[in-house]
Amino acid sequence: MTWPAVLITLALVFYSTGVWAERIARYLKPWHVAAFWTGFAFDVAGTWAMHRLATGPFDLLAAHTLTGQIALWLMLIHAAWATRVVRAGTEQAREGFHRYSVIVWLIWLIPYFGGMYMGMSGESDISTTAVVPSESQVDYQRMEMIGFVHFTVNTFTDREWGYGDESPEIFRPTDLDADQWASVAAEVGMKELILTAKHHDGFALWPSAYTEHSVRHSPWRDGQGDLVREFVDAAREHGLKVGLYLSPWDRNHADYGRAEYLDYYRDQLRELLTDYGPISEIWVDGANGGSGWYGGADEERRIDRKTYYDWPATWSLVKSLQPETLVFSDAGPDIRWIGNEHGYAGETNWSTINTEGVVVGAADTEYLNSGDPDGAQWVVPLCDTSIRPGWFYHASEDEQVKTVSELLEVYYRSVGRNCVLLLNIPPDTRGLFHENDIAVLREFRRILDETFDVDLAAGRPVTGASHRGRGGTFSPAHLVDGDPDSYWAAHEGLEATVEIDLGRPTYFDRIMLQEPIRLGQRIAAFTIEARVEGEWNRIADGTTIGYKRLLRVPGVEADRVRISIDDALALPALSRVGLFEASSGETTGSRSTADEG
Ligand code: FUL
Repeated sequence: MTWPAVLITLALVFYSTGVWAERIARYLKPWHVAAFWTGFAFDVAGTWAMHRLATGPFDLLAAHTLTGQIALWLMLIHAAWATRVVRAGTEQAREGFHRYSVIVWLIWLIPYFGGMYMGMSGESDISTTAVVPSESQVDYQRMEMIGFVHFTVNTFTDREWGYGDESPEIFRPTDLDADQWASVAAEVGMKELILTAKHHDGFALWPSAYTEHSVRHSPWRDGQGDLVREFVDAAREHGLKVGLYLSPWDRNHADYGRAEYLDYYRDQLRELLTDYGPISEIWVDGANGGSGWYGGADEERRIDRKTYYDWPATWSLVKSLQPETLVFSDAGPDIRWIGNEHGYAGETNWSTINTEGVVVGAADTEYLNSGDPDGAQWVVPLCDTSIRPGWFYHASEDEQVKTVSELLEVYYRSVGRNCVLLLNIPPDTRGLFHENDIAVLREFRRILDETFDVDLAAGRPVTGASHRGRGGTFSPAHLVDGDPDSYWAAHEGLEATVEIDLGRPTYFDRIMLQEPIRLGQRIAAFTIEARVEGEWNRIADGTTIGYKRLLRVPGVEADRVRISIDDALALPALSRVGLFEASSGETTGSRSTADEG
């Protein structure tokens, strides 16, 4: 029981004892009056304590304050009146007073319990911003890291973009094992895998009924194979969600560039969204139009990116087949490209944009990179990059797999900047992830775990300059309670600052901040200070936080850390503050890490 609750309960006990003792005696005695006053004193103290806990300005007209006030006034009048009667009242008045006492007491119970309920627990929820994510978008963002699998005829021609004239004959992986892909992805912490079901060359990795240009005419599994099936089965077996990439540009198809091709594209989408169970994501690439084989025409075909695909109709088709499927493209509608293929989000990264005006394949990459605080749509930012220079496997790149420090750089600039990271690992001609890639991925995971497994702020006392409400619902203690759904919310009109007490000088060099994004993305500027040997130093600042913000700061040994929200679109709220010490593996061999978060 908290202090205010103890005090308020004592008010009830004393006041009720006085009233009922008087009622039983049918005579008002001085000690009854003393009990009324004691009850009143406890009620005043309890109300004051609740107010202190909330540390907000005392708003006389707020519902919880008002009901509490009514109770106090009633008690005060009652006690004063009783004092008068005991001192100067007639015998008759003292004998009859208990009737009034019981009535006043009964009326008092209503604001008493009402005020207590509102003050202690039933705090009104914080209002969201105008644009909030859907539940599937929240789930998507929480995955943090997902994997891409680029695999097709290009793997065998050693090219990045097939022309469309490749013979299905060349598609012959010797040891293809989708289970190996999925098990590695799951092991290193990915939550979803996306396969290029069809890349720009048009070769379908499943036996599509709408084309001859597919695995059906390849020697792999004697033409009986279905890689989309093997892929989805393996991914699900390892607890991963599945996504499929279906390139809108098709350099094989005779109709590409004409209206008929759209029927073909949508027919293929329908196959993928009908025959393979729940598909979490459909990936729509922006590369579009140009030279190609096009059924033998072998020519240049340009399309009008704004109108040709009629994307809204395709999105509706996707949603009608699987309402839960999220669509990725430059323009969303659910997930947006971050504007580059390095996996780097802007330091400022809003989850909202205005999708109207964003043309798939011709978007303003700067706009996508930082989002738009005035955006009317919530479109989860996705940072895609490959573990190798190319998206497809090339033996010549076996020694150019990203190093662990390069992957960490990507991680801090993607996951650490409110993005989901989509990391591509291209299977080789055997149809397996290459050993070099796997080794780096495992080490990457190990180092991430080493850094983030121990949160030095977890469970530490946190105080706030202010927090909303009078009870615990919005308390700053939620910042370190390990519950992703609880949060601290500042009090309207008051400084939004929280301070973590680390108890003793504690070394850290990584900071994690998270907003409760179901309420919208709110914070636009923040500052972090640390108290080192009694002196406060500013150690970091930044703009947006969003789902997650990671900051790399020069190591400090501080006993207190203060986070101040300097600017926000709405009442600031945070769900987590984490403090960590980077694994020694992060710093060895990496570039300068100071303040790059
Ligand atoms: C690009 C494509 O052209 C690449 O081949 C790759 O698929 C990448 C993810 O998107 O736009």
